[in-house]
Amino acid sequence: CAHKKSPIYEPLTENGAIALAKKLQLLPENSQLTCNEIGDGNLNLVFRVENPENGESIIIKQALPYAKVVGESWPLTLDRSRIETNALLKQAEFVPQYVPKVFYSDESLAITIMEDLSHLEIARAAFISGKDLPLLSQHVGEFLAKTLFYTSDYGMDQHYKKSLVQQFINPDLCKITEDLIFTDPFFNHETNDYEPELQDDVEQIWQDNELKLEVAKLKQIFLTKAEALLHGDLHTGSIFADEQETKIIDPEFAYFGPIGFDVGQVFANLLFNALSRETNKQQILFHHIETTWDVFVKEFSTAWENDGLEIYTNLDGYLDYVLEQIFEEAIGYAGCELIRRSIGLAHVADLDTIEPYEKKITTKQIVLKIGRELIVNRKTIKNTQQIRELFNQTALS
Ligand code: SR1
Ligand code: MG
Repeated sequence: CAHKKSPIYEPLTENGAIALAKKLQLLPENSQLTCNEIGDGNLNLVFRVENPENGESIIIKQALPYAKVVGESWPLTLDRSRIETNALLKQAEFVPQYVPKVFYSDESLAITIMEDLSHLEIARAAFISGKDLPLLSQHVGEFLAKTLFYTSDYGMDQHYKKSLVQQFINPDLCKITEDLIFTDPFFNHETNDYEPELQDDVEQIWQDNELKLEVAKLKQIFLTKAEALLHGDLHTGSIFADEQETKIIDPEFAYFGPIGFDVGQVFANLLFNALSRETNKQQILFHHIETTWDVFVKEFSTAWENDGLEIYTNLDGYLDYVLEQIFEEAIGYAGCELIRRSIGLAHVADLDTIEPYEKKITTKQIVLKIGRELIVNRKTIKNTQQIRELFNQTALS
């Protein structure tokens, strides 16, 4: 990947993106390139530049100096572009098959130029349209195990890991998570966004000090536990997939944090889709939750046995202890994700597109209840089967 520092930041236009692709000779200079801004995320510009003569294409992603979802009143540094490029490159050292190739990056322009994955579909949209994505959890489980093990003190030289912790300090994007996941939904905060019919449920959450104490503990772990290089925003909108292939994109929230955070976000986002489906179509989502965890445990354990660098990885019982901690934290973080996506600033289409309206409201009420149970009872939920049982009990009650 070529990497350059140029002096002046300016948001790109579609013509500017074409000019850049030509200048860098990533696409032929003498062809009639086309370009569309296709970004549908919350933060960045995403340009797809194509040579219509042969279908060859690239993606130019550029950070804006503010959060696109809110506007210029929410300033953000451009540093997330550097974080994203470096996270993609680091992840590619362990699982090149699951991340887009990076062709070029420029810190000052806050751009990352990468492989176009338009032949795949965003997993959230695919699930909403009823597709199964049969290999998704096998791939995500392996992605999680390898990226997280090999960037942790268990599997990475501990001196080098500390230099990476420094490189991936990501205060702006961590602050978004600290606020939007762990804080705002649990208080009467202006960023919250929920249907008026949920007012009583939301007020119950604000007054629930037992719940808030557990959220405070999970937030404390998020703030302090530099266990491994996380993706940091691993919801189903950050996964491109089809029947055979899976690519995990968008690691701009990457930082050294608790492994269970990434795992929990995957669990929660699979649950959203399960909750949005008819009962007889939910099975595949539970299969994905179980497979994600089973593959994660298998791959993480294999890496631990073969490549453990920390001396205590040889000690009986230590791997089990670490996996237990990861699972407990994942359950808690899944609960936080369930709550914030129902009543906080950033929603998910799985829930928001439920029809009729009354069903959307009752489903969100169920989501809030499951979220609370996962957070408060995370120490007694020991396996993925119990997530399914909790889901069934709450959905039926
Ligand atoms: C202002 S950003 C809102 C959300 O979008 C991102 O994808 C993260 O999930 C963040 O919490
Ligand atoms: Mg994102």
